Amino acid sequence: MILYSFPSSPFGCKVKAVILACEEKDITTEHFHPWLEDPSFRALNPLGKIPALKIDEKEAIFDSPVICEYIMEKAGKITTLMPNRLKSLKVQALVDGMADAAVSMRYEHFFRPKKLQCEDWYNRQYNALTSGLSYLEFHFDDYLSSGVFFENLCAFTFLSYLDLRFVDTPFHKKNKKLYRWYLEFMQRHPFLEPSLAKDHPIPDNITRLQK
Ligand SMILES: N[C@@H](CCC(=O)N[C@@H](CS)C(=O)NCC(=O)O)C(=O)O
Repeated sequence: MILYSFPSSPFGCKVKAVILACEEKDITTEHFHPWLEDPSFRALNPLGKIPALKIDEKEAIFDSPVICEYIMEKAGKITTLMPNRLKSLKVQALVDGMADAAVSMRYEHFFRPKKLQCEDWYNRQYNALTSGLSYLEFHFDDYLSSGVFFENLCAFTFLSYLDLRFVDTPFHKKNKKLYRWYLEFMQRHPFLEPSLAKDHPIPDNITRLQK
């Protein structure tokens, strides 16, 4: 199986953490930047988004929650990684929503020409991100722990994306509990290092938004 992802993608990082936690050896990762308009990738995922998991010559699955579920199911690890399934799925929804907001902010400033950027739009995403972080911090004891559970993998990999791309958000200074948890989780589970969000050169032939 082939996982199409990009080293900085928070959704791709979540899938990588699940692959590691499931000790799934049958998946290789190929870098694909979603802003490369590639018909063969669209044939796999008509939405053109990463991550996508090609499971055989004919079929790919997406999006990240479906891929994670597929991998956990295949490894027989659903109950081990999600002993409280509703909690896991709720944290995933919260974290994916923050990731949607953060990725949207990044796109707004990185891919959209300056004169077309909309600060109101950016601020709305910023509010979703910071409210989500406050919510997770407030419910910290209910939602997060030190073990290798799915909800922790979701939060951990997303926080690594913030650590990489959003050093200026209140995350490091205001969400102290979360930040401390993120650092401790990294130390406690070094086998998850390959799933941390990483910078990687962006191909120069990507399609940026035009006026
Ligand atoms: N709901 C999707 C979101 C995936 C997503 O937004 N991926 C970004 C990269 S981090 C992407 O492919 N963006 C390209 C686009 O929006 O066209 C999932 O969980 O997999």
